[in-house]
Amino acid sequence: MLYPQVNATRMVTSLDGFWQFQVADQKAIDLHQPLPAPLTMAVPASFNDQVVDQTLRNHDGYFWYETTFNISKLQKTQRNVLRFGSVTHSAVVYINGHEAGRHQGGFTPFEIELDDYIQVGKNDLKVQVSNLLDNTTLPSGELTQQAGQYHVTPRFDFYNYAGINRPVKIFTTNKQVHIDDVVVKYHTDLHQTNVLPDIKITGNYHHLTLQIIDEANNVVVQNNSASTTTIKPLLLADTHLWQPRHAYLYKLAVMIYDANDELLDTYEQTFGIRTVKIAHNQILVNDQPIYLKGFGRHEDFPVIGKGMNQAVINHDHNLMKWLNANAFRTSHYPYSEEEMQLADRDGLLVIDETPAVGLFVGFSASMAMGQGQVNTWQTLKTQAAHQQVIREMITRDQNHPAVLMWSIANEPASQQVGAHEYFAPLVQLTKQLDWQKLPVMAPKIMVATPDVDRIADLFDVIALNRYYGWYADFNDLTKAKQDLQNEIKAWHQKYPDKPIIFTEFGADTLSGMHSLAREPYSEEYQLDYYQMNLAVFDEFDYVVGELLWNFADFATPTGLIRINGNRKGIFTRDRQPKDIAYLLKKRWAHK
Ligand code: GCB
Repeated sequence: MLYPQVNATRMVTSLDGFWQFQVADQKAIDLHQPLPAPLTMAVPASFNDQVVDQTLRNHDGYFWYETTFNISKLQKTQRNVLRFGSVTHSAVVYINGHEAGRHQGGFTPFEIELDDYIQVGKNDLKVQVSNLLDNTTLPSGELTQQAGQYHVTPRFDFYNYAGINRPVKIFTTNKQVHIDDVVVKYHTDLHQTNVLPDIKITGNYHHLTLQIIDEANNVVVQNNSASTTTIKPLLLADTHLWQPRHAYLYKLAVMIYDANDELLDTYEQTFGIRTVKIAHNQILVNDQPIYLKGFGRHEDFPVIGKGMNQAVINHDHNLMKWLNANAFRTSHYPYSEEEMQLADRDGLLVIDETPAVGLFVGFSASMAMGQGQVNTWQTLKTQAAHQQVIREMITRDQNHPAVLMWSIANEPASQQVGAHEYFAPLVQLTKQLDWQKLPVMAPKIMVATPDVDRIADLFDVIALNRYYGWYADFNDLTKAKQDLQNEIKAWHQKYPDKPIIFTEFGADTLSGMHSLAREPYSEEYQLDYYQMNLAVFDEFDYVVGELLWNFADFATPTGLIRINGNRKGIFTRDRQPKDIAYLLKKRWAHK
């Protein structure tokens, strides 16, 4: 899926700004009239923390957004497409009172063809948004209704921020013929690279030209072709590789022409050349073993919630680079396209995760080690949604060299009967959709130990979320150390060829709390906890990654063990370092 761009044939208008907003179900809204009693709401951002009223902040159900936009005579001669970066969790879009499209799933973009609905001059855009989650959606939640009021109990601990979280744009293309997709496929021996892109075009054209442009803006290779099916490979004789923390980005320019050499449409797709392999329990990037240093994170910041904000993203990347990190996981949903573009440029490796979180019925994040009594795989009906989120994530992100692996679920009930049957087709689908065949993983919950887990054989990497010294062996780091060592050895014994990475480990820590007794919640305990864990990882050369939980403190619903959010951050929510940050910086300079 192409990210909107302005070029010789395309225009982009941003619809970001102050919109109208109102909580209401469908019956209360006249689609041909303005919202009757709206508040102002900034887009992009979650609605929740923009309002003062707490009932509104925590509203579960339906709500409406409205704005207007103008279309010029000239623009009406083009094809107009409305594009949402994401609407959390589902959207029905109305243009001038008519339904023009809908989308389920809160973390991937969708497009709506506008030409049948818009007019020259002023147009009305309404979006009915829902933040409801149930047994069929991803993320997964428990939905109840009482006296006509919905109530969602999320099966995850982050606050269920919702709304129009990412940018809204209208882009134009030529009406009759346009480039719909560009997938930059290539084969490289790390010196010579043959680039053979997959290009989708709607409409008739006479011929196309392809160019690869390097970082100095030189055209390094060019091809002409009569059609997308007869493209000859473009040879990069002296490939400049994309390396972790040393990014190098090329662009593939596609131009399509009519018989008179008149340009009909054009698009420039950024890409990088790198390989990813798993061999002898190591992860190889460009044939070199890589050790992952970094974080599980959240899109989460005061006031904007899960809204896309480029300054926050840039600052987070600068903090990660300052600590000498090289990787992060998009826990627990695909992050914004803008962030993925920056990861490409910053050379940060990304474990790209679907929103398949909460696939464990009865497990409560706030009770931490509670065991589900219900069989998840008989209760949940998420297979269709799961296929969709995998498809949408890969379609959106396959051109990003930063993507190292696909994480298709976080902490599913992989020890319960039915888990293997549920995941086997999903892993197969992931491999089938991804031409690169990047490694596939799904981080494991603590109760999914090697003796009871049923799905590790399906995946390329053993990804562990482990909290020895916190949820298990609380305040007993000696016992925690033994248990951690034992579990690592047990996984290795069972799957000697698979690399092991720690996708989560951490301890809640109140910034500024100090304890001579080095007690839990203090900065001292966080230091001791991490020093123990990191020392254990260093004992095993098949442990090839440490992604700490979490990069920063983040918002959660209030809970018994969630006081003002999840406090496992290395940084506070406003990005001030806890003591542990300096230890990491030192360690990662040499690791
Ligand atoms: C986990 C979850 C993560 C939670 C974390 C915690 O295992 O994957 O979403 O935030 O534990 O802190 O409890």
